[in-house]
Amino acid sequence: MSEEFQKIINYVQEHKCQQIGIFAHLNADPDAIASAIGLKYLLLSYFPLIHVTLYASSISLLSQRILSNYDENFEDNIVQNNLDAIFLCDTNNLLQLGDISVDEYISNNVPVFIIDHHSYHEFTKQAIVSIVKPITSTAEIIAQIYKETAIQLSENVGTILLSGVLFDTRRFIHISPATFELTQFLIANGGNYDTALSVLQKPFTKSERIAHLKGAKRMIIHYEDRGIVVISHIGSYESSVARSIVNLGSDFAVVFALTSSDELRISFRCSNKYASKTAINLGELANKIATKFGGTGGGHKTAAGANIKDIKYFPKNKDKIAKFLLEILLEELELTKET
Ligand SMILES: [Mn+2]
Repeated sequence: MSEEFQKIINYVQEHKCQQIGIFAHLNADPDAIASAIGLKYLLLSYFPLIHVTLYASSISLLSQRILSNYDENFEDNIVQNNLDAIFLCDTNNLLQLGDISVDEYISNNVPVFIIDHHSYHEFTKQAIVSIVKPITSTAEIIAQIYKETAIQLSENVGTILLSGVLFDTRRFIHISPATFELTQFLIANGGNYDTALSVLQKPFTKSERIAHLKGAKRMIIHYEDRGIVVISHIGSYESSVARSIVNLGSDFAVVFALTSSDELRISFRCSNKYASKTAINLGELANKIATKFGGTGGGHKTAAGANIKDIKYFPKNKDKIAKFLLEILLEELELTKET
């Protein structure tokens, strides 16, 4: 991995890049902000005089809580027009940048680098160098680079990276072969485990609890031969509701929210058992369904999301949307049996 990272360093040096933008995906989660911040200080340790700006079109509530403890800022739009290089961190395509557009940079051939752990996306081919590993968090990829390059970690960066690892592994429910080794490395090099963990302990708010209960009330339960598929809808907290429907006993849960601006946000969650039994990758499935309707989607094997802005093909009524989505989903699930 450090070999690929060395290629990035060489490029930045040879092309004398001065202004660097690091972009995280929309609704940036703790892994996204952690890896972007970790990458920023990696680059600054090689090039102390460059200017690095962090970008995310929106930041999750949990990430906002983490950031409130540190002096790090994410811009939500392009505030400067002179970037010499673009880094995508914890994402592998431009659609996931949300309202931030870097199209102008791309058409001007500004180099793109990708550091990510999501399911493959075509855009990765356009990167000058990409470090994409199918592991549990991008924070682990960044931690590994710190380890291999022996660059000094600060206590803050170590702690933020730990939060990223804890979040994406769901407190070590999902792990990769090196997760514990890299967690140990972060702790041994200044990261504070207690701080990293405590900032993630978020009791459900009253509105979130109500969302869970309403989501449970509106469930459509479908018995497919490979498992129990559930569809529901809610005003917000759709990913958290989908997760809890899987915890309630469904194999696969799809929960959507229709925002006030008529945007459909869909969360997909399934159990590990369902994913390995069916070989369905929810990241690919979400992308496929979203693309059908001109939207964007992606994620991982067991957790993914889709955003559809143009809902003209959908019924008006939310219960009907649920039935419509179930039909589309079942069609797609049927296709996965043939491959
Ligand atoms: Mn991630």
